[in-house]
Amino acid sequence: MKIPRSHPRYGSLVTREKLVTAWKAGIVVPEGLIAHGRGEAFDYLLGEETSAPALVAEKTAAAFLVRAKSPVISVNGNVAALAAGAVTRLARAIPAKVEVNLFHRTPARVSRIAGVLRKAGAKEVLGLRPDARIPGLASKRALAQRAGIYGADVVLVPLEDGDRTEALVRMGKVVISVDLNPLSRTSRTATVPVVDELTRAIPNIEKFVRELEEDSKEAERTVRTYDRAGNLRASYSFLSWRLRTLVHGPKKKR
Ligand code: PTJ
Repeated sequence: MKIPRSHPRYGSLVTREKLVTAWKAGIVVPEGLIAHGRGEAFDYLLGEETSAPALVAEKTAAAFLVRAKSPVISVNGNVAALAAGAVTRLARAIPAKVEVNLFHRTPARVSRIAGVLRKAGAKEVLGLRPDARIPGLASKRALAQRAGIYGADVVLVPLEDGDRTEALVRMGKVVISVDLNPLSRTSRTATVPVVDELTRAIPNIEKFVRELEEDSKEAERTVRTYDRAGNLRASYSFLSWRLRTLVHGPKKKR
C-alpha cells in the first residue's frame, strides 16, 4: 500500500506496513502484529518520545554492554522487521554477537531472519544450530547456543516475553529489555528495563556505547549508581504525569 506522506500518522503507518510486509515474507508472526499494537498503544500514552527515565536506562544498558565479556543481542521477528540495521550497527559498536531466538520457532523462520540480519550487514548470526537449553523454560525460546545467549554474561532482549527474561536472570545474567509496556513481566524482571520504542532505543543505546567506550570511569559509575527500582518508578511517574497533563492541560507559567 502506498502511504501518502501528508498523512498525519505517516511514520506509524509506514511501520505498520513494514510489519505486514514482513509477515507476508514469513519473518513476523501474526502474534507479532498484536504485540506491535500493544506497544503502539503504550507509545501513545508515553507521548511517542524517549522519556528521561528511558534515557537513563539506555545509558545504563550501554554501560553494561561495553563492560561485558560476552554480550549478545537476541533478535526475533518484529526486531528483524523493524530494526535489523540498527541492531547490526549496535552489535558492531559494542562489539556483541547476534542470535536469533524465537517464541514461534521454526527452522525456516530462523534462517529467514538470519538472512535479514546478514543483508543488514551482520557477519555472524547465531541461533541456527542451538546446542543448549535455557533451564526452566518449556517453550522453544529455551533453544540457545553456548557460544551465544547460553554462555553470555549480558543479553539484550528487545520485545520479549517475560518467561525467558526471568529464566535468563535466574541463570545469573544481566538482562536488558526494551519494552514499551512498563507493567509487563519483562519490564518488571529485567536487570535493566528500557521502557522505550525499539527504533528509538537501539540507536540511543548505540550513541551511549560510543561515548562510554571512550570513558571507562563513566561506564563504571553509570553501572554502580543505577537504581533499577527508582528508574522503573520514574517511568510510572512519567506515565502518570502524561495522563494528568492530558486531563488538566500543561501547568501555566506565572
Ligand atoms: O518472533 P517471535 O516468534 O519470537 O515472536 C515475537 C513476539 C513479539 C510475538 C513475542 O515475543 C511475544 O509474544 O511478545 P509479547 O509477549 O507480545 O511482548 C511483546 C512486548 O513488546 C509487549 O509488551 C509490547 O508492548 C512490546 N512492544 C511491541 N512493539 C514494540 C514494543 N516495545 C518496544 N518497541 C516496539 N516497537
